[in-house]
Amino acid sequence: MTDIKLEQIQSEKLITEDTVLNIAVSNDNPLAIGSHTFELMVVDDSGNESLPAQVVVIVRDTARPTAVVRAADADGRPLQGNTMEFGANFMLNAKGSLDQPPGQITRYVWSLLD
Ligand SMILES: [Ca+2]
Repeated sequence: MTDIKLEQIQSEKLITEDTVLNIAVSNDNPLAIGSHTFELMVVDDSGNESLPAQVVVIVRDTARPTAVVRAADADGRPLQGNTMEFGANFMLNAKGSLDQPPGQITRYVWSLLD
């Protein structure tokens, strides 16, 4: 087994004499979300080269985002004790919601339960 950092295979072709590449991914340089194609070509002891083989690795974000909702008056000021006058306009604000980077929130689904 050969231990490498992801940066190494991102910058150049690597040649090893063993069958396993153990790739370390750092928080500073993770493999981006999406699909990535790795290619292998092998050479025998007579110098014959194989055709290339490829594997596609898919990086997914499966971490849930966190929803945060706050109530404000019609001017956007937080409602004291979440209490307002009868008939008043008001706002709901989801700005505090977040997802673990590099994920991001793309939709806000609002509903009134009771
Ligand atoms: Ca996420």
